Amino acid sequence: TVQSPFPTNFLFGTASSSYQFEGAYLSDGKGLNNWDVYTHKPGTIIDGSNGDVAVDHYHLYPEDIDLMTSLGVNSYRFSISWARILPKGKLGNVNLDGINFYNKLIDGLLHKGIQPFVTLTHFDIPQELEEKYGGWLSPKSQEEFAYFAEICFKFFGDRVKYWATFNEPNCQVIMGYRTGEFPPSRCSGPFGNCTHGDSEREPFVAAHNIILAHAAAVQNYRTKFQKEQEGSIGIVLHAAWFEPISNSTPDKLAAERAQSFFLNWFLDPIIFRDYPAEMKEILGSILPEFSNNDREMLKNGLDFIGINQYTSYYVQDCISSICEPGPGVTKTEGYYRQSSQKDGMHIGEPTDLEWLNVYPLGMEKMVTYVMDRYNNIPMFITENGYGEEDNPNITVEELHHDVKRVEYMDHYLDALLRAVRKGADVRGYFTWSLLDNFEWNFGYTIRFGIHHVDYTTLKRTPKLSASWYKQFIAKHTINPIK
Ligand code: GCO
Repeated sequence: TVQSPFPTNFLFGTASSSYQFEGAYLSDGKGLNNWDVYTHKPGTIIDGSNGDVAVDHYHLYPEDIDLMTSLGVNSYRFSISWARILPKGKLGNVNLDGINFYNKLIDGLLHKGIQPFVTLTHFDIPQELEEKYGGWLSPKSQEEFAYFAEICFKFFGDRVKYWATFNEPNCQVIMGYRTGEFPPSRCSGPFGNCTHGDSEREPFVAAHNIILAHAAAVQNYRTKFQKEQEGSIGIVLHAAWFEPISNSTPDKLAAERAQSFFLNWFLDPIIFRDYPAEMKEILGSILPEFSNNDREMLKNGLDFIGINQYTSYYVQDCISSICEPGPGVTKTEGYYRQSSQKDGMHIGEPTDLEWLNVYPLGMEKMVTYVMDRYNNIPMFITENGYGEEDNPNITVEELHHDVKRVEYMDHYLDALLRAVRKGADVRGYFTWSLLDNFEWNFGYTIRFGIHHVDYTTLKRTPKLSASWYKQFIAKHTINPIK
């Protein structure tokens, strides 16, 4: 047998999130959250769908645990629905039925030797707080989150050893407060589905509150729980790789800026206690400042970095050259232009999704970039996966026979291995996703699962990628975790 190059106790798993999976949106005392309300507004979701039922993981979780057992994974990343636990936030009661659901899920996983890897919030917040505070725009959101986190540590921390505070807050604030595509859908206009906001400032205010909310939760964990519970805590960010479009110094600097305005925006404050220099220089007073107290709090840092690595883009400098309008070009985005094409050539392979380019080298580069910039803090690949559009031209057989997803996973895992051989301290890999599920604004039109879901019957069927992943995991030694 081949000796696995993956380290001992490496976590292999699949990822999910509460809104995209659970359904049961009114069951057992759950409160409404921002996504429940947002998806019920006409015109927000491409197929007019919502997560009311989703893939009914709330009821079908035992079956889903069986699917995981059959895959041979030793970990499962999922998120907790805040409004299921605290329907009205800090001022209301703890919903014990909600606690009970996660207890059953966690116990069911552990019973099969599957480690829970828990994201505290994956884009969802109780609607009560969304309305009261404009979501993350108010510093009050920090205390609310810290309280929620504390409840979770208290009830689940005896069994949960991996905590991520937030999922992709970088995407969340851009979509929620710049482009208006996610709740609370604020933007400076044009006002189609979004309400009056300030696209230039609000993303930075929301980000600031999220960074401090993370810090508050980590402080709580460190002072009250960690010693006894012996877990670790980190944050998950979307980590697209930005490749300079040419070898020129301005384009290389622009690619650096793109990293700073997207990934380092969150990681620098949490790890180095301040925003990246490029952001401070370009944004000036638009960027909130950390007080001495904040910096004290930020000392708590994190134990691991979770990165969601799917895609890569070319980046062109827009300071020394004039750029056409597009992602990245404005001052508040960092004066670069992001694109998938260079001289008519695509970066890697295109997919059905505009944002998703198949570029495995981006995985290797991203992981080594994070390793170098952040002194090789332990890292998890908290998401990586392949999505395809479900349309009348594709048959169910074709969806099951997902050769492209298999190639994608094969090449990305290979690239990850190259980064590991270069010394990156990567401790786990989670594929997005266990099942086809509710893909935000795209509803059920995009499928990311390694298991197919028939949305009429909710029947789960393993795709080719599920058997491929099973074999891959079996080939790589996994030492059982006690
Ligand atoms: C995330 C992602 C997931 C998506 C997946 C495919 O934020 O973690 O948005 O929730 O479903 O990345 O787009």
